[in-house]
Amino acid sequence: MNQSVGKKNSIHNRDIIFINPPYERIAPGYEFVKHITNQAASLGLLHLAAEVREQGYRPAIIESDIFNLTIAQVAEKVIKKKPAYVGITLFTVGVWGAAEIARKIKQGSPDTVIIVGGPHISSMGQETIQRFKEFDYAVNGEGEKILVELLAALAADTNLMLVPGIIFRKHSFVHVTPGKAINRVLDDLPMPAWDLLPNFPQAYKPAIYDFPRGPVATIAASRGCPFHCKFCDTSTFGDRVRHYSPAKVFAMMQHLHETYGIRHILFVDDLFLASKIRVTELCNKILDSGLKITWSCTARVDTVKPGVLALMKKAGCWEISFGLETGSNALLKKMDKAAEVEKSEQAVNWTAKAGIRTKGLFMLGFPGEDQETIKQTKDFIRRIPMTIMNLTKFTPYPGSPVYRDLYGTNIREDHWEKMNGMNFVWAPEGLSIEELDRQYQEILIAFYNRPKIGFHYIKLTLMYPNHFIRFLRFALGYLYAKIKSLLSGRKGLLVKMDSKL
Ligand code: B12
Ligand code: SF4
Repeated sequence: MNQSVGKKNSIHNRDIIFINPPYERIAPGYEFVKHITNQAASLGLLHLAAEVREQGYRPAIIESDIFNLTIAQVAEKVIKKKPAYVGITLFTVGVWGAAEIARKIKQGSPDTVIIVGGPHISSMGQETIQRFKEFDYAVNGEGEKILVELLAALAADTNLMLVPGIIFRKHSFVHVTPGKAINRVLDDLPMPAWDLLPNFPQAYKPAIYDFPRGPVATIAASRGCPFHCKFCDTSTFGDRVRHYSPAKVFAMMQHLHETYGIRHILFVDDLFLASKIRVTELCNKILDSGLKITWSCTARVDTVKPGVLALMKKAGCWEISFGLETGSNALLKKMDKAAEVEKSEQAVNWTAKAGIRTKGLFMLGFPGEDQETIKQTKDFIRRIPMTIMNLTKFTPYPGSPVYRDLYGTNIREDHWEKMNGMNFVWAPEGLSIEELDRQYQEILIAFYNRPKIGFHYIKLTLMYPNHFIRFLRFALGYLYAKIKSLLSGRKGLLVKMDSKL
């Protein structure tokens, strides 16, 4: 990369286009699932756009998947504008698509500097820059401060080795500059630039039945997690938890409600309940103000207690997502989850008693999974008062401790393009991918195919009819796929499995 390109461009041109690239979100054959999945905007890009705008740049955001934009269409939009910079957010699953976009942009707008960041870069930055020559610079970890420093260094043509936390190629060598520049005080960050999102908030829907009434927006009230669950990639924000003050979180909620009519907030931070003092203060603020808003959050089972749950319910909490993972204590131990099935059960019971819905996040196929652990999971999910279940296919994401354990075994071809939680890219000893796929369906059927769950969803649909159209589209799509699969002689699976994996 010639650093003078960045300089030449940036003298007059302060346009920067941020891209959330398209990626394989849903396994082939299951496209109908899109009607009910989460279509949230990238909060990371909203934060970055707000930050660079404060420095005098002109940011824009392209949300590819939400607007069904293909790689060619995204590139075309960028080439038309010829911005000085493009910033692409990378999840592992999106890397190949992003590289193709970058390649096309380089052909149509050679002076545009392409910068990448996001969870995949935080864990695999060096390898990615080595592998994909289309990316000029990568930002490692939390992006706001580093991106601003990088843009300033490019404009002034100063020594890039002095910018912390970046990765770039020079004379065919990949350079990694030391350090990361984290925002110690989150309150200092500008509010995410929701105003830059096309058709916000209508176009950005979370998963069906994951909220009572829209429109919905997301907030991350904290960053970082001190736990080290083996399947989880925490490389972006690290293990030091930093919080926004309750006053700032409340200000964001109020802004979203008053400016965009937001009626439900999804808190996406890993440990929303890490500080009960802050959550209590936030709940009291909501109650004192009379703000009419509902919200959901994610929590570890060891952070909830009946007292705080009752207050949260009063302040509008509608659903808590717990990473329950499995019904097997032995497997929880192998995951380094620092949790126990009995404690999980107690937390879910307390949550139900407080009148808050529980969403259980589970995974199938972690190393050590066998027929016995699968049976324990099936028993567990039918026993607890959970109303929505999210089952992902275990995926060793780069950045997670288990990726390092497994790399060098049978995931030598690491299938980045398949790492969306919807494909098994690895199977534990004694279980085949076909068997895991069969069990995946069986577990979901074991949970959802019960009268009490059916009634719950009928009630929910009657209370909040906005979900009905989405459900109908999904159901018709499923029916069509099922008939097609039965006609071609398959039982159980809707599509033929890819035998290459
Ligand atoms: C909310 C969320 C979602 C939402 C919204 C996704 C989105 N596009 O943002 C939904 C439900 C759609 C989703 C889906 C998936 N998710 Co998700 N998701 C999260 C979660 C919980 C919070 C993300 C967030 O908003 N963080 C707050 C913002 C501020 O941070 P950020 O987006 O990371 O951005 C910062 C930095 O990364 C960096 N940065 C990001 N992009 C860029 C770009 C440039 C140019 C620069 C300079 C910097 C930069 O700067 C930003 C500001 O500091 C994270 C866990 C976590 N703690 O982050 C997982 C997480 C990101 N998801 C993950 C995964 C695996 C997925 C899925 C692939 C499958 C799944 N299991 O659901 C899909 C595919 C997602 C996709 N490609 O869009 C993994 C990623 C691992 C990896 N290496 O890929 C994470 C880290 C969970 C984990 N701990 O393992 N997800
Ligand atoms: S799964 Fe949750 S608790 Fe475990 S490391 Fe990831 S964010 Fe932290």
